[in-house]
Amino acid sequence: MSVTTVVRDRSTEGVFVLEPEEMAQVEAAARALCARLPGVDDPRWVAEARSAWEELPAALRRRAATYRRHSGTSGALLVRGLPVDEENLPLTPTVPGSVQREASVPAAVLMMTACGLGDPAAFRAEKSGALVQDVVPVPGQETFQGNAGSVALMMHNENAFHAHRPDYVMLLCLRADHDGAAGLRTAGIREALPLLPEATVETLSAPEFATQPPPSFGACGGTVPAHPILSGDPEDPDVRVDFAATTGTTERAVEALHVLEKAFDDVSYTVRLSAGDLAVVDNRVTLHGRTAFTPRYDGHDRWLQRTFVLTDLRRSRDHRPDDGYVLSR
Ligand SMILES: O=C(O)CCC(=O)C(=O)O
Ligand SMILES: [Fe+2]
Repeated sequence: MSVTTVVRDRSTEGVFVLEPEEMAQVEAAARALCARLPGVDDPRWVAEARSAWEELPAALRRRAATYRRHSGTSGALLVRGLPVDEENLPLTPTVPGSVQREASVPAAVLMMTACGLGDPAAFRAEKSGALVQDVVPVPGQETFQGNAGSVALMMHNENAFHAHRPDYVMLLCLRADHDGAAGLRTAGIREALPLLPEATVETLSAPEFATQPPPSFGACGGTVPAHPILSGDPEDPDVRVDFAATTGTTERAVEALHVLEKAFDDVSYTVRLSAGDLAVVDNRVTLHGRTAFTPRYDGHDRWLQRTFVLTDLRRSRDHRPDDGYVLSR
């Protein structure tokens, strides 16, 4: 496992650092967006964010466009130096399901970037369908395999069970954890594939795996048919797995899952996000998870905000009432 260091060289794969004047430009655009309309989930705000993205620094937009075309061997992009004023943030929320419905600079950054990469999207059953969601530790949920927990969070594709799982997961850091222990982990199939024996690849490509929806989806999660973990071009496959929710339905599938988990561990990166860092994960080829940390529930715990992106909103039209951004099932 390697730990990424802060690199200022923009050519470094997977990292893009804004210059101070670019940060100021993003902040001005975000503030202007907040002044226009107060509500994050209003489709008109998303429309404003879409046009505001076009005003952001050209180097950032170019990097996003390049990443969108091909997310690189790691499948993750870390954008550093975004405008997050840590000093003047409210206290870190501590309640379950907390979301950001009021316009704010971080929410504007997420929404503009979502529009640069595709369109924002959310699931009605998860965090009440808010487009910008808080990722914070919640008292009593320490051992929960979800983002409210604080024990190690197993590697997963986001909403692996879902036909319209996000294409990108964006996590913007507002506040790091007290001890600097919490690490966002990412691991991509492009780097793990060469480590897998041929027979394992063959098994992972067969529909011998079942992935459970999280309890929050209730009956809306439905029954998910058995699926392969690897699909598409054998040279550059998509991956669909959640090590906390996917099981093998045959003996060889159970074994292949173990081999795959080990391969992902071997190629994983860990990054300790600080305020103003935005991690973008290509959910089609790269998994994410988190190392353990110790929350204090004192209002200064780790706080990320999260937005999902779909690159082709049209494909989920029958899941989105009124052609909105929220999938009802
Ligand atoms: O806390 C983290 O760094 C990641 C949490 C996570 O998996 C998520 O919010 O989707
Ligand atoms: Fe996640």
